Amino acid sequence: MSTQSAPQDLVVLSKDNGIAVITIQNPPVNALSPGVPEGIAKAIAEIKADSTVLAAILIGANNRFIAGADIREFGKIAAAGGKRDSIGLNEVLDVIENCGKPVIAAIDGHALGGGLETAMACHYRVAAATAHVGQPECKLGLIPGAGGTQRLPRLAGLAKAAELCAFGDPINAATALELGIVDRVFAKGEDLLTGAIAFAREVALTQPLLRTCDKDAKLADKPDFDALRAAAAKRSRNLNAAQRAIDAVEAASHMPFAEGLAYEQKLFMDCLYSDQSKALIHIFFGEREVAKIPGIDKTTPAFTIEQAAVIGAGTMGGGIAMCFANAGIPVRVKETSQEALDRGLASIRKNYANSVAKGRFTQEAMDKRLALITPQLDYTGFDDADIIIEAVFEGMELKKQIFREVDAIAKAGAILASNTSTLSIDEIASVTTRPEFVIGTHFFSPANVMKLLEVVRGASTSLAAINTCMQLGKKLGKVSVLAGNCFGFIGNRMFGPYRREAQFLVEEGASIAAVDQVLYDFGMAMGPLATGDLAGLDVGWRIRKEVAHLQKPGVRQPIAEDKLCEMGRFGQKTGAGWYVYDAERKASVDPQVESWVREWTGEIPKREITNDEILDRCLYALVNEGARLLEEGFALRSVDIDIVYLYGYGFPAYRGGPMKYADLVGLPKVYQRIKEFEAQHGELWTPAPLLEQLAREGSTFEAYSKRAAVAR
Ligand code: T1G
Repeated sequence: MSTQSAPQDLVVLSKDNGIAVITIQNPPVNALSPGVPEGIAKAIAEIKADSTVLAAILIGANNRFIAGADIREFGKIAAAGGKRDSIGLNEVLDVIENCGKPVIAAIDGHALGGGLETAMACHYRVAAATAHVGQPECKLGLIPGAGGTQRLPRLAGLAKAAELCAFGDPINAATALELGIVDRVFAKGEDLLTGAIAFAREVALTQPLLRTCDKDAKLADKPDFDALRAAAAKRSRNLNAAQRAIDAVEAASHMPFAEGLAYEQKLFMDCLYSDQSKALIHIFFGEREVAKIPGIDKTTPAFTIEQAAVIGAGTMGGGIAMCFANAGIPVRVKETSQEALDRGLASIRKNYANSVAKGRFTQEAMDKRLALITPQLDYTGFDDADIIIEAVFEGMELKKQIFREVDAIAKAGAILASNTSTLSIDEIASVTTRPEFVIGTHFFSPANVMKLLEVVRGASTSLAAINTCMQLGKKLGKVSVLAGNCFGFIGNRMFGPYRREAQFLVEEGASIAAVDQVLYDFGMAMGPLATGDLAGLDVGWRIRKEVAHLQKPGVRQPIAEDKLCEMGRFGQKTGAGWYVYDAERKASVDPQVESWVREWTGEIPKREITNDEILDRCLYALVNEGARLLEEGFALRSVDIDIVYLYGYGFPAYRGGPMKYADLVGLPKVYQRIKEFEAQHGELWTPAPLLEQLAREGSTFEAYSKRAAVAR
């Protein structure tokens, strides 16, 4: 087999007895980075001109096909007004499709986005049984930009193509075969390249050469595109790209291929310039960046977590225990009374039974998980635990008592973690003999569902303990974000001012429903007042009482929510809070509350409040506090704050998180608006110094974070 390549070649061409093999080697995921499309085009041209070559295979090195266009390039293309310094992918796909000889894509790992589009420009596609294919562009706020919306309908039909492009979920090889996207699947153990070469010989000698763009038969079956748009709008609320992807697929049903391609390209560029795409690409890389901690690298130790123990079987403790059981890690759960233990285990069983009832997993899987959970009333076996997580009532004295007890029991090297949502890890660590092993593992309720894990470092917490918990989060299926040890860490510290403003707005005359609707329409999963009812108004009430002595005299505090708590209206758990709830916990506005609020806050002038003011006061309260967190070093990067808000608080991904949203609005504009609020409402709205500085520089939180990371 002759090969022409140099170590740095991104694309290698080899020939073996009449079959050419084009291998892409662009680790880690064989993205179509600059040089790869050019390399493919060059190899195809050579194959076309070589009369000894019957057919060609296109394959990725390291058992991975192509993960798509290089997402890092999009920012540059958008900034350059659409100009690119590399050959357009559509041109390369046209070269492949018009090679004049069969080109077979041999897919292993993933063929996603431009990867699947490249495969579909080939004349055939074969795949390993474990491969997946898809058009996930909409998850980046984009649509397929290299013929995916025009070739996929020609292989899989219009309805399936619209679904794949609008929802973005990959499918496995078997499904792709069934749909007509791939032509052969090789079982595990069969070598993909060997199989592909044999397949190439077969088709080169026995099959007519058909281009995908000429296959129109499946376009005859037209689905209800409006119904598809409605389904996409329900699944991905406010996501523009999902709708545009359906528009592009629909074009394939009535436009010739070349026109459809041009229409797709226009829609793609519109999406590329959109804030939604900038936000979603920010999140794509952010989800991976938050795992990178200064001072921690591959050489940093991490302790193995094979046995866990949780103290407290309440809502949080039970949910945390489920996280371990779901990850196959045996976990002990200790309570102080049989009644509390039974209640906790009953809740765990009910949660699992719901999942079985919904078909998420089998009864056998439920039984296996339950068998991993050991309920108990004492510390038996805690000396075997690799991690002990305290998840009791949010009171410092009780937590200290528990940490004194476990410090005396736990084995050397065990991690002692608190699930506290606001309290000081340093103060908790101060009662132990091993502060370097004391850390915060702040799960979000319901812990077995919410993906966010705030890992909170104390002043003495070791890098090994941090590394262990960051990795544990991943093992539990969480997105771990490292937070500093300030009151409320990242999420709750910012959530305070956000909910404070929502309450102030109601006390100044906005309706409860209007405040929640504005934030819901912006994209939040729930409005700030409904969120309080969900979490339990008593949680915040208890914390406010715990820290009342820290409140600065004379600074305005919300009034109404404490009054609701004094009436026992804690929200969903008591059937009433800001809203009233029926047996299914469906919320309805309670007109009484509006009149009570007017009565309780009579001295606060009432006025008409615009939706813009509602949105800006709630969101910029988040941003202002986030700027302080960043400046004080309690958050490593602005994207860490964004990821916390996406996975812990239901902030919409297509807005990029509070800090990215502010960057996209423009910090000078945000700063100006905050100055207006400061003039109206006083020191609660003093702009964070970092925000003022960046606004003055015309910079962004993202640029600041990059500069700060370099400076570390
Ligand atoms: N471009 C650039 N970098 C990428 C990348 C991509 N397409 N995919 C992954 N990376 C980086 C990632 O940031 C990480 O970097 C490393 O590779 C490993 O990734 C024209 C417009 C393929 C399922 O959306 O879904 O094609 O953190 O940790 O868990 O129509 O990566 O190590 O520095 O995720 O094994 C469409 C995105 C693009 C696929 C592998 N394609 N990637 O998962 O590794 S738009 C996608 C993934 C497009 C065309 C359109 C996953 C993966 P670092 P990883 P993994």
